[in-house]
Order: sequence, then structure tokens, then C-alpha cells
Amino acid sequence: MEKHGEISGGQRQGGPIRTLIVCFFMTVALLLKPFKPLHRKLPRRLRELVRSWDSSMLLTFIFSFGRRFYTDQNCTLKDPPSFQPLIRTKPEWQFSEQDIRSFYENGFIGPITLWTPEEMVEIRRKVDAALDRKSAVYPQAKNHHRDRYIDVPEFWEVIDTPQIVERLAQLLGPDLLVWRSQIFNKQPGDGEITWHQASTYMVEQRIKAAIEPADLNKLFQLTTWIAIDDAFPGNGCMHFLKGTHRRMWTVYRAKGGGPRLMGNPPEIAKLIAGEGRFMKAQSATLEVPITEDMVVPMPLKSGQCVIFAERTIHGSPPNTSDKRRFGFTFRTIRTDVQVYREEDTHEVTYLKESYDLEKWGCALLRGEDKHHLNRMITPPVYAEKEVAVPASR
Ligand SMILES: O=C(O)CCC(=O)C(=O)O
Ligand SMILES: [Fe+2]
Repeated sequence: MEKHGEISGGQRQGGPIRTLIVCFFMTVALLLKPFKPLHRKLPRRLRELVRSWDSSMLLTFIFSFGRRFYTDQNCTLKDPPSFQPLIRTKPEWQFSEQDIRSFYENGFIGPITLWTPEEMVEIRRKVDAALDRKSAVYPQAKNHHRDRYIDVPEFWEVIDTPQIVERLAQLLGPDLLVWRSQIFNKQPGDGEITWHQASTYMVEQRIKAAIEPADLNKLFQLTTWIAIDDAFPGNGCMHFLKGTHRRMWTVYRAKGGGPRLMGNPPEIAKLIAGEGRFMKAQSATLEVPITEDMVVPMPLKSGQCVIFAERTIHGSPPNTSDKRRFGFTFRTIRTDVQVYREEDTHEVTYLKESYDLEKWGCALLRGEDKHHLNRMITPPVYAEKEVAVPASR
């Protein structure tokens, strides 16, 4: 299973000399911040640092000499002026004002039933058959589970269903793009995905955000996590720390490394399947005070989903059962969000992988793209349908 949202290690590699150099550049970036007209002329990495890192992120890093840092862009999520759904839809898909309010309180909403167990038999057969197909999006990559909405119609078909899309639109607005998908196929014996949060995926390149919204402090992105198999605590279902989505929490890297709990008292660890292994992130601690009432396991039946803001701290314990836990997630943004600005390849430092973006693009999921900020792809279709296109076109 692909590593995801990795927060460990990384930010402070290579000993004190390297940290000193990084702190020097951070200080330069901090001093340059007020001089906007100069920014265009800076070397690329420094320019992106000035742009993506706000003063509190830079100061936190500098004053802790790289021990404390933000893995992603800081923000303060504001409530919308009203909790009314942003579109009206069929009664069976319509969220109430109370649903939306609870989403803003917790950072997630679910379980939501999309398909019946009978319908899932066929859907699971189709996506299972597509699982090991070689990626046409990133043929060179080690892992073929990223962004298969671009080349596998079976996955696009799962995404492009009104019972999901109409719900996303009630929270994000009518015009929507998909920019990322991921298969999380957790086999028996596979490990945990430690607590993490993200906002603009700055963690992937460390310096530059992967996605740039019009306003960081508003809701601009949602992740939909779809259970292809039943997901339960024993096979590592998703867990959330409710209410943690309004800001980014700092990460602290202890001197000398070594495993640490991610800010969780052992009595909390016991609540979660995996008996605390779930909490470990090598030497890094996500500095969030956790109380028992914050931990929300999200068991899902096959065919159900949960929709969440990636800023809500989430993770999943190891699969200690004999049942596979196949989850498929995709990330939806408003059309005023720019993805991979000025990038031809996208580096993900914690995966030690660079993705050639030649075949990558956003797919229009709903409405209209009035902003034209992103490279677009036409969603994949089945071969038979391609043949059926009339010759006159
Ligand atoms: O599938 C999991 O356990 C983790 C998924 C996740 O972190 C995500 O979709 O952002
Ligand atoms: Fe995640």
C-alpha cells in the first residue's frame, strides 16, 4: 500500500550544518516577504518558499532550529455565512442544514450509503479486475495506484455517480474538478497509516504547495473515501480526530529520533485497534492534544463512503484481520483551485518519487470550469463505448 501523508523524518535531515543552511534560507525568505515586486526575480525554490510559507511557518522552523514545523500550509478554516447546502438536489441526496453544520464541527460526514451490497458485487468485480492494470498515467512509477481516474474507466465510473457528486456540490458549490485519486488496498498484515492532516499537499514537495486555492481559509477541497470492501477496526478502517480541521497542527521531531507517540496518551492508544502502533510516526509527534471523545472510528460497509476535509486529522490502524480492506479515495476541488502550477513533474519527497505530469490532468466532475486554471483530461471511457461513437463526429 502506498505511504500517504507521511510526516516523519524529512524536514530535518542531514545534521546541524544542513539545518543551519535551511534556517538561513528561511530567514532570507522571511525578510523578503514584504517586498512583493522582488519575488518574481528570486531563484525558483526561494520564490516558492516565500510564496507558500507564511511568517508563522518560517518562524516556527527557525526558532526551533528545524525541530518544530508545519507539514502543510497554515490556515484557519472559517464557517460559511450559512449552513444551507450550496445546491438543491433530489431529496434522497439532500443534506440538511444540521448535516452541514455537523460537517463543519467535525470535519467529516458519514457513513453515506452509495450502493447496496448486491450492487457492490459487480462494482467490486470490475475494480478488482482493474487493480493490477499497469498505469498509463505514470508508467515509470513504482506504485500504480495513483490517479487511476485518468486511465481506468472502472474507477471513473465509481467517482462519477450523482449520489456522490451531488453531495460534494452541497458542501463545495456547483463547479467541481477531480485532481487526485488513490487506491488504499490494505492487505492482511499491512501496517497503519499514522495520524496526518493536509491542506494543500505542501508536504509532498516541502516547499511548494501542490494545490493553490483562492482562499486558504475556506473549504476548497474534499476527499471521498469509498469502501470497496467492508472496513472495520480489525482490518484498519479510517479513524478521525474530530474538530481538528480548523488549523494545521505543528509536528515536533525529538532529539535523537526514535519512536514516539504522536501526542497520544497510552490510554487513548488502547481505544484504537492496533493497540497504539497506530500512533507511531518514527520520530515525529503531531502536536495535538487528544482526548477520548475526539477519536472517531469510521467503520464502513462495502458501498458506503465518508466525505472529509483532509485537514481533519485522520489515519487507520494496521490490518490485523484476515480480510482485505480495499478503499478508493478521490479528491475534489472547486474550479478556482490551481493544481501543480508551473510543474512538469511532481516530486513527492516522502515517497522518493517524481511523477511525470504529461498524462495528468483534472477531470470536470460537475458544472462548468469558468476559471480555466488547470490542465484538463477527458475522463476515460470503456473501449466498447469508444467504438460506438458515430462516424460523423
Ligand atoms: O486509507 C487509509 O487508511 C488512509 C486514507 C487517507 O489518508 C486519505 O484518503 O487521505
Ligand atoms: Fe490522508
